[in-house]
Amino acid sequence: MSVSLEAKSKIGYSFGFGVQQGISSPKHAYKFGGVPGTAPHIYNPVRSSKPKTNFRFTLDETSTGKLTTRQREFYEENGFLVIPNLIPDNLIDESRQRFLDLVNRKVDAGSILLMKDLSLKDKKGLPNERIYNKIQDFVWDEVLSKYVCLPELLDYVQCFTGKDIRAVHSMLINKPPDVGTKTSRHPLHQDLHYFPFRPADRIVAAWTAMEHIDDNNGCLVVQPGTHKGVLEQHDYPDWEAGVNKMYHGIRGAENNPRVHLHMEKGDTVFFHPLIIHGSGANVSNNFRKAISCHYSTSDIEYIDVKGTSQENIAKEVEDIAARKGVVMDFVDLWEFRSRDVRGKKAESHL
Ligand SMILES: O=C(O)CCC(=O)C(=O)O
Ligand SMILES: [Fe+2]
Repeated sequence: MSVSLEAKSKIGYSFGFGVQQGISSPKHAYKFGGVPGTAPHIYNPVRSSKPKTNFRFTLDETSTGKLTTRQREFYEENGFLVIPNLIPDNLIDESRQRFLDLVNRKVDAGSILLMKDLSLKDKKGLPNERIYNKIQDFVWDEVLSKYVCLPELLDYVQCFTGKDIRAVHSMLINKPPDVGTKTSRHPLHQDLHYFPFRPADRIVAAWTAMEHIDDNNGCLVVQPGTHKGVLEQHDYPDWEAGVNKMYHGIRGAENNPRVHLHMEKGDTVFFHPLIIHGSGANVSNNFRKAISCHYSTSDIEYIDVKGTSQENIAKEVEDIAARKGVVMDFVDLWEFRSRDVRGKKAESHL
């Protein structure tokens, strides 16, 4: 895994909303390589003179013995942390095969949502791997739930959520080779926009590269420190060739400094739901796959998003569900797709 922070990357110009080639985001003062949080002597942009003792985004009780103080400091300052080589190859290979079996209808998808890529709308005769850019909500799938429930993953997750863990949102993202329209980009956004529950600091995403991922095939891009901000207004970007369903973004966010996460198969990044992130176009000839799950504490509280910036996504999600015959409100839809995977509520399910 390596990290590159650039004023304008290969994908930089095509990232965000209406940004012209050549206009770049602010240049960072430092250049660095190495693995954030795991090699602090190399990747150390934020080292404070005194070690921190009052942590907000990681928990003392459940971090002890798992995260080093430096890793905790890194997450507190930046809102993300990469753990290299966390997920075994065989689990990733099995997940890849399951994705193919699901989209090729070799196995019944049940309540798993299969999402089509916008650029291929109305095209006929393509392989299904080319048509589906994402599947989501597989917390109960017998194969894909092995990732969601993996003890080695949950040992990290609990540093952020606490010991009672709920899997709230699972996705396998199959970013297709871009057809030249840049619709394979994912606009800059905060995941909290999609979630009607709090507290935000007890929610974390785990996102695992299923192969080598860099600027060429559309790596994840994060804006360090933005997790300390507020939830911003999200809307559809006005991209020329359109944007995939529910891919809302924050206008103007492309002006913040960003880090491009180059990852190897099995590397996993944990990130806060307020960190601004997205991904660039996949200009390679291959699919770019990543598997991810968002977790929260099992003790979340739902909020009413009416009258807030989240009202637009709530309505869209409810409409999509209704079209599939599921008439439920935004909160119930989240409750329905969640699974307690560790701690008191998970045990009471057994
Ligand atoms: O995989 C991507 O391209 C973006 C994924 C993302 O935004 C997420 O996992 O929250
Ligand atoms: Fe996201």
